[in-house]
Amino acid sequence: MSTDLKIVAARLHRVRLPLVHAFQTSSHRKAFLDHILVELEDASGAIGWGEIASSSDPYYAPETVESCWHIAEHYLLPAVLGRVWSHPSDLVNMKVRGNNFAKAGVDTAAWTLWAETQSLPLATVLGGTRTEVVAGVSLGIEPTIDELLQQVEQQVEAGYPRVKLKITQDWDVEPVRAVRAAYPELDLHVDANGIYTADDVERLAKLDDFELTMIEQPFAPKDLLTHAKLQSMIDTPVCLDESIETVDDLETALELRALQVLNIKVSRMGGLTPARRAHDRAQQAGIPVWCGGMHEFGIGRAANVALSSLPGFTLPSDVSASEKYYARDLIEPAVVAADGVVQVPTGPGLGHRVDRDLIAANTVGTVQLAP
Ligand code: OSB
Ligand code: MG
Repeated sequence: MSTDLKIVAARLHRVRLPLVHAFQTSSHRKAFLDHILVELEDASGAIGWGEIASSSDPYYAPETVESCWHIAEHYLLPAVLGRVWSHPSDLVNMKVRGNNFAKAGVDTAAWTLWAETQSLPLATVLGGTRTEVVAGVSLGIEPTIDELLQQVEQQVEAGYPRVKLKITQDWDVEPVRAVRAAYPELDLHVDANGIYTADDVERLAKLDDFELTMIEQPFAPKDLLTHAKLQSMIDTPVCLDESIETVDDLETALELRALQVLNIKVSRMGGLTPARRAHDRAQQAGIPVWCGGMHEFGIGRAANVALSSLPGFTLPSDVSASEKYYARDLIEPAVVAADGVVQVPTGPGLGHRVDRDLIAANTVGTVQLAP
């Protein structure tokens, strides 16, 4: 089955889509997103798509849309063009340091191309075992608690079984108390995107009263010691997101007991290849994982669904339906959730048709490279 592939052309498309509902985190607010689509073409004419889902500003991770474009155009794509390869992991670029979001788009395109040429679903070639994936939703910081409660109500009514709330210093205990009072049984967790410091440990420990499923990334990415300290003081599991960019980071965090849950993001880890390795290591360590999101367009969203089909993804993933974020997505069918459950596609490759017309209509920049 395994034949060699050769990339004969690569294209980048910078695509802009408006968000249905503006999203506010502890660091920034967004009404539309620009993501970069990576298109790899094999000598047989087969196409693989990937998505670089970087934020436009370097607030979640150090990368930006422009830095990703630069790294992809000048370093990552030249290294894959003309290369003969037999498995996507052959293309992992160890020479380029960091720049994981840019790498993730290229790696995902290689995986979808590979799955396509094998006539197998992306989930299957990754080793996925689930036929459906449970989705959770992530809610931004709202102007008032009433507006937050309205958002929670809308998502719970849509059938999502897990809700995550973004928190920050002046938006934490009170909104959590209000949501918990209204929904005593809801699978609820919070995400601070690293805004707190060691001075806030006592305040965060108060969140232990609300039976949260986890507290995600309370402290700065490199501050593993304070994560370990908080975890030793509370029963609520600490989940790491921004702290874990490599499997080595995970190894260190495990040794320090800095986490009890891991958020695996394809973008942050640098692609499906390292994301799958992190899954395997966490599973071996008995750490449950879930797939985090970056408000992906359909291509990245479909890759997240495929990854979430791996056996260690036992917690709801951020793979909510396309319609929660985009009025019209770039793939057909869009990602849909029925009662909070997304079916893993059974068709080859991405398992969705990529809508080139819609991509072209929303493209704000493009480049083609050939060897
Ligand atoms: O920390 O998970 C995060 C979006 C932008 C930056 C950071 C994060 C997020 C999300 C997105 O929560 C969730 C999703 O894509 O469904
Ligand atoms: Mg997070």
